[in-house]
Amino acid sequence: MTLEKTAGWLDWYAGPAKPRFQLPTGSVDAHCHVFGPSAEFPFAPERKYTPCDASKQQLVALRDHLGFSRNVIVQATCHGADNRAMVDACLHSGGMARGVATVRRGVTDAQLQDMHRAGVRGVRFNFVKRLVDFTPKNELMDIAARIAPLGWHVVVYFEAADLPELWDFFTGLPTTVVVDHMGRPDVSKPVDGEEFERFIRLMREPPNIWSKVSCPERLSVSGPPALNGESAAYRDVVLFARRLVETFPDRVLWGTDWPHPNLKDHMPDDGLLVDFISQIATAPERQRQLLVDNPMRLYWPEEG
Ligand code: 0GY
Repeated sequence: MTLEKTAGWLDWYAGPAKPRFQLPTGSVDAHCHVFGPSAEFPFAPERKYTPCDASKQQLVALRDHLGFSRNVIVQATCHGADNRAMVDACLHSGGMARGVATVRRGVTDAQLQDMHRAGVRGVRFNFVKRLVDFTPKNELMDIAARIAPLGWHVVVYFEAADLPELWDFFTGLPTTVVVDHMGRPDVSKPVDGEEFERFIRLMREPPNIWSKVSCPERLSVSGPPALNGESAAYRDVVLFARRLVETFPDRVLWGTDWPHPNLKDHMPDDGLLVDFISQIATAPERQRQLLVDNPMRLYWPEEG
């Protein structure tokens, strides 16, 4: 059965450009998803959107086309806490993919161990209200305590306006904490304004907080590359991402976010997204930290 996609849903971009920016050898796409295929891995009944399919084979084809070596596959909310599609993609990656799962409090130690063997190294706590139902913080803290002994970390996704309310929870987590998409700043505000300064403070205080400097296409108000060239692509996001890369060079990650859930106006060409990296990490040393050293330390420490 083919499911009806959410109205206005944009499918991912088939035939992306070959990036002009040459990724450092061994680069990791540290934030991407798989969707289904729904005939094999049905979407969760509690999901807030129904996407198109985006399979593990299609993800690997994109990885190779763009010049990445590895992927970190983050559980998408359309699959709820049913991690089978993500785990299956990790298991078939020949060790070249790690996963970040969504689990509920009832998860058993045996299930966690199985996921660890498959390549899962973290759990995701999502606070974006349009994507998930509310989960009490004490439940999330219990989960964090369960996964900490495995050496896993917590990935958090939230809107910038909600940071004050989430601050104590984040700083109280017992693991490394990785923030998705820079904590979703409003990039029409100044990069040194109150809102982003708060995020910088969050990262400055405890040394266990990391950030993905990803998703310019999601955060930008100024928008995508002009048709005649990408030099001004997502220019309003550049200063935010560059500030994090320069200030916390050993705690930043980058990912494509393929297949780009919930984009209604514009679907990015992943090749041009890769070209964007050279604007936010301008020196080769920073590029290597962002794309190789940092993700390898977090997801493949045994190879360090
Ligand atoms: C992202 C962003 C989004 C969605 C999800 O799991 C998800 O459904 O992460 C979003 O809609 O902002 O990171 O892919």
